[in-house]
Amino acid sequence: AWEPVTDEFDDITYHRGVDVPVVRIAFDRPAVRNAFRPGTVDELYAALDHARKQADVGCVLLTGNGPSEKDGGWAFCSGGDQSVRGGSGYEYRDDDEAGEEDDPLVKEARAGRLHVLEVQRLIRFMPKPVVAVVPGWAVGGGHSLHVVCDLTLASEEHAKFLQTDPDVASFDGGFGSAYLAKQIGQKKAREVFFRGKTYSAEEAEDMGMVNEAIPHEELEEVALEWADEMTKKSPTAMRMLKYAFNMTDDGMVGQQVFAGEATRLAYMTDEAQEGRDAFLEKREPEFRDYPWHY
Ligand code: 2NE
Repeated sequence: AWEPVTDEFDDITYHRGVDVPVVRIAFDRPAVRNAFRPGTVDELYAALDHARKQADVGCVLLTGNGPSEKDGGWAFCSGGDQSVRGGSGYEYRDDDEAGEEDDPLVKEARAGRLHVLEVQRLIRFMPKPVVAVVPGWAVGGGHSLHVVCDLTLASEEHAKFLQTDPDVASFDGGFGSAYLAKQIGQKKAREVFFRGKTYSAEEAEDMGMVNEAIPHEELEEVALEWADEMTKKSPTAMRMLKYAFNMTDDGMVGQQVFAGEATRLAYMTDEAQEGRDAFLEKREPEFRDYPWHY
C-alpha cells in the first residue's frame, strides 16, 4: 500500500510505502510514453532529492505510470520530449507549469536544458539503492536512466529496451553509454547504440542490464519485496557498498563520496571527539591513548 507524499506535481507521482520504508516515484505522462520535458525533470529531481534526505527511507523505486489511455501502451520513460527540444536543449513551454516564470532565479533556467544528467548524478550518489521498475518502453534518455539505477526489474510482457539517441542526433556519452558498457560489455553496448534494436526484458536480463524479468502483474509487488529485503539491511553497510561499487568508475568524485562516508564514521569515534574537545578546550589532544589498529 502507498500513500501520497504530495500531489503537487504535474508530470510525476510521488508515494511512500505504508509498511515498507520505500518511496515510489513515477513518470506520469503515459500518452507520450512518459517522455520528460524540463518541468518533469525539475519535479523528478525534487522528489529524488527529498527521498535522498529522508533518514527513514531506505530505497527508491523509479517507474512509469500507465497504461496510456490512448492505446494501452506501457512505458518506463521514452527520454527527452522531442516536441519541446530547442536549439540548445529541452525548453519550457507555456503549458509546462513547473518552470516558474515569475521567479527571476528560475527564469534564467528556462533556457534550453539537459538537466536530466543532474538527475542521473543524484541517483548515482544518493546513499540508498534506486531500483528502475520498467513496465514498458525504456528508450533514449529513459534507457540511460534505467542504466544508472542500482538495479532494474522489468515486465516480462511489456518491457522493451531501445537506444534511439543517434536516430534523433543525441548522445549520452556518460553513464548511458560508458556505464552500460561496464554492465553488458563493450561490443554489446556499441550494438545497443549503433544498431538501435529493441530488446525484450528476457534478452536484457541475459545481457546483464536487467536483474530480473517478472510477470507484468507481479512487477510492482516483487519490486516492493526487493525493497523490503534491502531496507532490512544495515543502512551504513548498504551506503558504503553502493559507494564502493561506484568508486572505481567515478574517479576522484567516487573517492570523495566514499571518503565522506568514511569521515562520518570516523567522527563517531572517541578519538575524533578527543580532537574536537582538545580544540575547544584550547589544549593539546591526547591521542596516545588510542591504538594504531592493524
Ligand atoms: C518510445 C517509442 C519506441 C514508442 O513507440 P510506440 O510505437 O509504442 O508508440 P508511438 O506511437 O511512437 O508513441 C506514442 C505517443 O508518444 C509520443 C509519440 O509521438 C506518440 O504521440 P502521438 O502520435 O500519439 O501524438 N512520444 C513517444 N516518445 C516521445 C518522445 N520522446 N518525445 C515526444 N513524444 C513522444 C517511440 O515513440 C520512440 O521512439 N520515441 C522517441 C524516443 C526518443 O528518441 N527519445 C529521445 C532520445 S534523446 C534523449 O532522451 C536524451 C539524451 O539522449 C540525452 C540527454 C537528454 C535526453
